[in-house]
Amino acid sequence: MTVTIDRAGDIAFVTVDNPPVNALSQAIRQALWDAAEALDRDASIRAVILLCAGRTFIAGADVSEFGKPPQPPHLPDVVARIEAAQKPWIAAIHGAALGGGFELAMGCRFRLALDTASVGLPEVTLGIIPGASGTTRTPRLAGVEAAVDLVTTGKPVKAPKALTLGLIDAVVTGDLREAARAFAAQALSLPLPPPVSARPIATKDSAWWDEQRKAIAKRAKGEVAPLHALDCLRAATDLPFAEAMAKERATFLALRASDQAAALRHIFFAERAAPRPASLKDVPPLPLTRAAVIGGGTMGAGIVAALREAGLPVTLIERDAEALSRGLSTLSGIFDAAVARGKLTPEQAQARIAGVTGSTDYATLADTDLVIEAVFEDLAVKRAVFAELGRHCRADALLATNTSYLDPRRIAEGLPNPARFIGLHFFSPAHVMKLLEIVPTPETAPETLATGFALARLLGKIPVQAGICEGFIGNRILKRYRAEAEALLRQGTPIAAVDAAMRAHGFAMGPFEAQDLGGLDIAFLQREGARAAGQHVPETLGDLLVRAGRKGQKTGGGWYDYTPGNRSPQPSAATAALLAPHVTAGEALSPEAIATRLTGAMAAEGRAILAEGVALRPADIDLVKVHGYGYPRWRGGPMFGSGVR
Ligand code: T1G
Repeated sequence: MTVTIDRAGDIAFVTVDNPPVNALSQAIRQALWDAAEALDRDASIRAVILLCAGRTFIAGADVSEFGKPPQPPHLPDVVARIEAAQKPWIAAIHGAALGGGFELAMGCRFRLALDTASVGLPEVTLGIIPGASGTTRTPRLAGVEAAVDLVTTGKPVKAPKALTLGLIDAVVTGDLREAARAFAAQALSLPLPPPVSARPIATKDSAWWDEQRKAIAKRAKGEVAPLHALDCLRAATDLPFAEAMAKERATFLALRASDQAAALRHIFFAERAAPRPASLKDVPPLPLTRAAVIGGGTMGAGIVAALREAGLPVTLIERDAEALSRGLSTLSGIFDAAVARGKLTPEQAQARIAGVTGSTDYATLADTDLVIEAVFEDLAVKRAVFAELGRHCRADALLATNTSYLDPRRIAEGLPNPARFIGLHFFSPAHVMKLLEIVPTPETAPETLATGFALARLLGKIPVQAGICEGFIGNRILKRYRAEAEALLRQGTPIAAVDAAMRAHGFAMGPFEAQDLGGLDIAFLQREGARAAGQHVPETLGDLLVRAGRKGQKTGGGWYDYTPGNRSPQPSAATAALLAPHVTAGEALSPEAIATRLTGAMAAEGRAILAEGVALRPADIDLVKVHGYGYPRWRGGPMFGSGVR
């Protein structure tokens, strides 16, 4: 970790070097303060350029310091010191200037950035707000409306847009150091602009702020930081700079110590640890240059889209020409939807499709590195696929099953070189959902496992290793969650009360409306399959509904009734009649008690999963629930929420 000063004529270069992302640790803050003092005393210097070594400009305060008392010099003071420097400082940005990094840049008199760089204030994603003038300087650079968007969403903007907004003064290409030196020379030949804190800021009327508050509250779904950020932005327009800074600091310190911030930091670090497990540090993954997917249904097409997004050429195999045509059409639909949303240009969508080869002949897989099976959830069908793959693929080709519920060991029986076999459980839609459960069998080689994690990194997924049990980690906890929700029904809690309680807890929807959306028959078929295989699977209330033809929205009714063309759930007299014999009147539970009961059941199943070694650590279970099942991120997941670390 260093902050070095070098000089070229009357320009000084202050370079921060604190791998991996130049986070603003206490030592860096102190060194920057000292550099400002030293360069103010150096009469030969007329301007100072702030640069960073490594892959990025300063990515923010050091999040690992957040659990400890803040140490001076505090960042807002360092930013103010640089702003008050006798010589103008110029921030030269590459990579990403985020959080405190961009706040430091706003303390500089000028900011310039490489065209590939981005700037942002992501603090609300950590349950806090900018704590070093993000809510007071940003509106003075970009205006109040842009500042509200940047600060309350936490979304970064690329350099060209930052220039348009006024967040930076120039976009440069090529050698950043040289471009910054030339910019400084030119800036020194002109009158300097005022320090950012002295620049004017517009005010907005109360109606505008009320409108913003309503929109942000709807989007935040229980997270409080965005609303506090809005309050501080409003204070910045109504109060003198120093008073607004005091409000921002007090709010930042209070949120920094909050449960939501602790939970979001927990997920932040868990997400970054997941793709690189220490146990695989010295295990080289196999090369992945060509992939294939077997099955072009919803899952298979989604997986093809994810592989194409990562730039891999893909062969899509289907059982016959008609199924293949349907699969390719599903895939085109995915890319067309991305174009319609502005995520892809038509040319990019064309290139995605051009990288897909459709075939019904397994012999075309002779030189494929990775094959992912995503056919019907039936053991015989899957085993027939792997028999073909065993015959046609290279012995070292990685063969993966996307099964959700079947035992991967059963699927791989008889497969030549089972060391190259693994479970890769994607979540639908596979090109959107980040979670990937990686399920090795006892015969899976370490290199195969390492390749599974390398694939997750390539696809930008959050990988979690799971042991073999019914439903692995996520679906096993889902089954327990649903069973506990049905137990509440049996004890007299209304269906709508359970769903409302879980929505209030931060879920996008409750367990019953979610089943109606996905279809009750999916889990019903799993239970029937297990029963047919001789397992004792008690009847559930969901079974009653499916046997009565109530499979959810797709049949016009499940737990709720639905009128044609209207997806909003209506209490159902038919369901009440079906369940009546199984319901005993009980005490009405509060929404908090319902949520505690259901999240407690998830945590209990998580503890059993840990005890059995199906999950390697509590944080992995939290990642599964947050990224696969809509568990509110700002609660940290069922294990964090229950105190299991
Ligand atoms: N503090 C400490 N460590 C950090 C860090 C941070 N801010 N950001 C990343 N790391 C670590 C991360 O844990 C991982 O460690 C390694 O760097 C690479 O990260 C006052 C108070 C910058 C876009 O929220 O968005 O400033 O696992 O895998 O994919 O108002 O990291 O290697 O040991 O993510 O190339 C605001 C968070 C802080 C930025 C790079 N800043 N970081 O992505 O690498 S609050 C943020 C990111 C703040 C001020 C407030 C990304 C990245 P390890 P990575 P990447």
